[in-house]
Amino acid sequence: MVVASPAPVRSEKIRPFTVPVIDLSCKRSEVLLKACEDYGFFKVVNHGIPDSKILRMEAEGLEFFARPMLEKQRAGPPNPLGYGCKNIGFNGDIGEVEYLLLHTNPLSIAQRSRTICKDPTKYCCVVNDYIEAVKGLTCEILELLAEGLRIQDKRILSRLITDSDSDSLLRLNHYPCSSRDLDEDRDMTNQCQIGFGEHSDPQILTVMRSNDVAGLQILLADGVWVPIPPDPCAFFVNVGDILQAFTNGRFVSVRHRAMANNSFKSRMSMIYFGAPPLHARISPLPEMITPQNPCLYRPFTWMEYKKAMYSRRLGENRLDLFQSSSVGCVS
Ligand code: GA4
Ligand code: GA4
Repeated sequence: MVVASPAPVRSEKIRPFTVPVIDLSCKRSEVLLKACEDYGFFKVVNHGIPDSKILRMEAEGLEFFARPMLEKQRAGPPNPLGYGCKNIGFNGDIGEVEYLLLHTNPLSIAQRSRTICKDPTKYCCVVNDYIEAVKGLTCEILELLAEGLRIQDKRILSRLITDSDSDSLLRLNHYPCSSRDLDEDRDMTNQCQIGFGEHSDPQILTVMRSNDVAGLQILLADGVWVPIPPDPCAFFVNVGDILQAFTNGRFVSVRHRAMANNSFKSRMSMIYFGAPPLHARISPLPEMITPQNPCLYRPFTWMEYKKAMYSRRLGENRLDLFQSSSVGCVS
């Protein structure tokens, strides 16, 4: 869910925060579990994805956004896939951002690439390579989480993402540097423009890489927004709404936003949203239901959830619609 407020936001209380770091070269699930429970957010280092794959994807992204508007619009309007500028989704949500939203299915990439790049074959290759790499990383994290949670079938979540019908997406967000005087974006009350409004991601897990330009902020449980320093060598991971449902609320989906760019260099993020197939049934995993933690959500499909999300404005988490009315559910 996303809440894009077109109006500038008054800078709220901001305090320093240490991002939980997960070192994938030593697979210890305690830190990972705690990060998912406390924040629904962490960063991954020593992830094993070669720089070359990341840099090639980044170069394709930057090349696309540098084109004249008319050319970029050949890849739009976003329906919701494709090129979009300022309008986020269908509900009039506005942000100071342009983006390219792709389905990760190789056939869909092949079709889209003809509207995106002059060398569609090369483009497909770069994008598919990147997707395969981040998909692998996403599965590794999900399996580590399942192990930590003592889920019997440790591949129960990662299989949803490797399924050939998985509804996963890749999004490139570009926050151009402000052409105005940088101080104009902050007035005396220190207001800032929103790039991509407050929301949580609806999918299972989001894996994001950005260049070295700041902008991302996450909302802590006590209502304080914290800026996340950029780290191009790491991947930032968000727990999505669906993972919150699978873990029966033990993990929380993180609310986050991106501020418009106040730097002299444009910010670009490349975001993989790991999602199940449309008809996959979502319900809290049996291991997550105990007498102390009765079942919070009724079973629903990813398609039902997606529809509920798209009928709302950015920022409204729709999991409340899927709460179980009676305590304890059939699983
Ligand atoms: C937020 C997370 C992902 O970027 C996204 C977004 C989607 C879109 O841009 O099409 C949505 C938004 C996101 C949630 C609410 C709806 C749908 C825009 C919007 C207003 C691709 C996603 O899956 O949900
Ligand atoms: C997701 C499931 C089906 O593919 C679909 C999609 C529909 C569309 O492509 O027109 C929607 C999407 C789906 C949910 C939210 C809205 C509607 C695209 C979209 C942004 C055919 C459906 O029934 O809902």
